[in-house]
Amino acid sequence: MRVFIAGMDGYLGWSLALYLSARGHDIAGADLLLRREWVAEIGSYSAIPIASPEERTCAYAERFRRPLNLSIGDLCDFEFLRDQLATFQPDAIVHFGQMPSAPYSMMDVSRCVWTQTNNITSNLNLLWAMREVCPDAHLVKLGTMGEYGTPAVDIPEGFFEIEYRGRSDRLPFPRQPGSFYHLSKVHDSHNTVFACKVFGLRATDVMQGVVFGTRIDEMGEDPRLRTRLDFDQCFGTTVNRFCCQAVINHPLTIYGRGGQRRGYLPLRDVMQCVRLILDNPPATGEYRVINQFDECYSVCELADMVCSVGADLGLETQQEHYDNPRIELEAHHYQPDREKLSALGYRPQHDVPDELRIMLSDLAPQRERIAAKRDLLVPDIRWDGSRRRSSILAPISERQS
Ligand code: NAD
Ligand code: USQ
Repeated sequence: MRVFIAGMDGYLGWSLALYLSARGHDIAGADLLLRREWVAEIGSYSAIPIASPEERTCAYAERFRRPLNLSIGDLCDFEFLRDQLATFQPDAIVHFGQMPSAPYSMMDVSRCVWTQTNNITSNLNLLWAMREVCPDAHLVKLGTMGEYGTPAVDIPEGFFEIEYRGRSDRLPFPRQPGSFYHLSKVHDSHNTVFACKVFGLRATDVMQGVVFGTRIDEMGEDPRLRTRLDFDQCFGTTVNRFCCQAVINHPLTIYGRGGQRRGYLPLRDVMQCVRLILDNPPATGEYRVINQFDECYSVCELADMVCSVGADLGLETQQEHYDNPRIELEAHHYQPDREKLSALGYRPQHDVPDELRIMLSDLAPQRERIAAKRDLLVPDIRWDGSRRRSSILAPISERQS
């Protein structure tokens, strides 16, 4: 299969390029290397050092005996994107190429506007370019479970049956996202469903949970093939941050009560999910929504697992509750469906403790590198617009008394 990966230099994009190449697929991709810039802008770097694009190109060619087809360019530049697709003629396009951080989008007006402009424009460009040069290709668009928010009812996969004033319909399930970043994905979903209807495109909108993990098998032991892993307050996601904190003996930064539940899945399982979605495209004109995660956990449950696996490896990990920089529910119902991937044959392969063990072992040699940036671990980007650094909360039992 010919697969175009938009955002190929990123955490998931680079991993997928290796995973699909190892299975003989023909891969091309584009990236403007922005993730490298954003993380530097926050004053951080990847906990696991990553190779430059030139070094990745050499390592890829050595490993797969063919050149890496990665173009450095802006997905918001319509002509660039259209020419890439016209030349490559993909069977499928996986769109990872957007700004993925909720805190970054909440930092100030310029980052907020930039996030929505970048994300919405890249997706619109892709939809129009597909219409023009590859209308039969399958778009696999990365959305997020966060589009749904945390309603007090169960979450279906995209659509639900509703009866209202004596009539019924199948309608999009309400979206109640929790940041301007998550909102950008909601706008993308609306644009994508509309493009399927009027342009006759086929698309899978993937509502993906929070991803964690340092590696996939296809990276082998070549350090030039490793993907990035961030731990700063913007680009580090919960489990990745907790593992980096654990290896340097920094208390795990639980925001608020820690009862926030989300769907999570390891990087390796993302690869399996995307492969199954690529192997089973929707029909022409169909807009399909798939919820993609393994299990749901609260922040406290994840922190406990990191402490427990850390203890097996000789780490004495503490946890602290910090005042929550975000505006979100800290204890709530969370019951999303995940039936479509199971129907496609998805079986989660990697349980959380196994994955945590690998992560902590991979991160241990990077202790000094992470410790040098320990000031970046406690958040100060707040949803109320201020930049006050979070402080440690008194234990919940004391707060309630
Ligand atoms: P990432 O930042 O590592 O990858 C995104 C890549 O896209 C980066 O390399 C960036 O340089 C590139 N990019 C962004 N805008 C671009 C533009 N205008 N032109 C060219 N390249 C551009 O993020 P990731 O963690 O790999 O996430 C990939 C996708 O999956 C994102 O859309 C994200 O929202 C979504 N997602 C991620 C997670 C997660 O936990 N990592 C969970 C759910 C959804
Ligand atoms: N959290 C902590 N401590 C931390 C970091 C986070 O308690 O140190 C809490 C947050 O308050 C939140 C939860 O953990 O309640 C998840 O936060 P996160 O930063 O891991 O995830 P989120 O901001 O939702 O974003 C990440 C990715 C984003 C993706 C999303 C999937 O950055 O690209 O869309 O996960 S989902 O959460 O399902 O929407």
